[in-house]
Amino acid sequence: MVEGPVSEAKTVYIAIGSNVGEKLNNCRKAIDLINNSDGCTVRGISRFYRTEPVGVTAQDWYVNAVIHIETILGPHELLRCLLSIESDMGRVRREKWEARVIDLDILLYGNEIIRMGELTVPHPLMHQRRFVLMPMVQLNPGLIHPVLGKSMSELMDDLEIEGQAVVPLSDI
Ligand code: A4P
Ligand code: MG
Repeated sequence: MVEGPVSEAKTVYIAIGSNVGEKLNNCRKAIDLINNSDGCTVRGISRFYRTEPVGVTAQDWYVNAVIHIETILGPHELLRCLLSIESDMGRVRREKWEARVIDLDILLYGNEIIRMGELTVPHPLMHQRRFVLMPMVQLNPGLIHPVLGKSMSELMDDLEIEGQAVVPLSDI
């Protein structure tokens, strides 16, 4: 699909996660690489959290954060940019949800609802994940989920916390 740059900068939220190697450094490096990418400017970074693996067992804990960027890239261009940063950082995809050096997921792209081929935005699991909602609430508690019509704080309040420990790194 051919897609040029969008005319107006969009606000985009991106989830950052790592559970292999120097996890915090991996997250920081990915954020730098995003900020250095053409058409992307990082505007905000949440705290970093140490988080219990969700949906998988027998994996090491993750470091997770959320950033907010401004970008003139269209959603597919942005996805390609993030996938290339993941592969430059040494991520090799073998199976779904395996341990990873870096995982970069688009959570929200402006207010847009995108269900096109390889890309689903809002990220279909974001509202079920404490490791996403906690940093989202920190960055923008009143932000409304474009599909569910609830704010990030409301989504967080709706969540069961069973099995989803999320601890700010500086509190350890
Ligand atoms: N894709 C579709 N929509 C998106 C989107 N909004 N953002 C496609 C990014 N990518 C999107 O992803 C597979 C494909 O999804 C991409 O190539 C893209 O075309 P992947 O990163 O290769 O596969 P994955 O990460 O193994 O699967 P997925 O579905 O992205 O898993 P998640 O959602 O990333 O979950 N527990 C804790 N505590 N912290 C974590 O970060 N992460 C996971 C993985 C499980 N448990 C976790 C964490
Ligand atoms: Mg992913």
